[in-house]
Amino acid sequence: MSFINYSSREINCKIVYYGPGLCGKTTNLQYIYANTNQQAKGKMISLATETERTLYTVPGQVFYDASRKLILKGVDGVVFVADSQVERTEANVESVENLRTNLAEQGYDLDKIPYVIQYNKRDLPNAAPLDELKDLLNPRGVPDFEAVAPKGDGVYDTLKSIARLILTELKKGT
Ligand SMILES: Nc1nc2c(ncn2[C@@H]2O[C@H](COP(=O)(O)OP(=O)(O)OP(=O)(O)O)[C@@H](O)[C@H]2O)c(=O)[nH]1
Ligand SMILES: [Mg+2]
Repeated sequence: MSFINYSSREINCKIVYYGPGLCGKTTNLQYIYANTNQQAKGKMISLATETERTLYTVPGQVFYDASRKLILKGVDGVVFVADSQVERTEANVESVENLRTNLAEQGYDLDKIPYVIQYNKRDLPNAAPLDELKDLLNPRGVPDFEAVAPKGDGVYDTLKSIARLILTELKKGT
């Protein structure tokens, strides 16, 4: 649902950061927002639940599945944020499966839309080895990045990568 505004020379598109609860989605967005030029940004709007967890991105609770489906409407590209901690292995896998299912319900194929993966929390001692995460979460070999979101490591690399894929898709004129 991207659109081009020729007079303001802007391309608007919808990128969804998806991933298990507490993987660092909001932290990515906060870093990007805090480090983007004042003239180049609007307002950051956040819908949080009573417990401070972000509404759209919340974890395994069935309750929030409806919100997760809604947020995927009109999506141009997806960043899957994985939580590198060994303890979150199952949560990562479930979340990708949930992403695939919810995308399919909106008529999208995870294997066809712009898609990148970020392995976040690389700073933690219980982070799984990178190749294990790749084997598990990235069998197709889409662009992927290690990150420490609060420090900003890998955050812009991830964003630039998904933006590039979306622009390539736009140029095809689909
Ligand atoms: N050590 C470490 N902590 C991180 C990293 N990224 C995020 N965190 C912390 O993990 C917690 C959850 O981060 P959020 O950004 O709120 O996670 P979220 O994915 O938005 O969570 P929900 O919206 O509840 O699904 C916060 O305390 C962050 O500071 C990281 O790379 N390293
Ligand atoms: Mg959040």
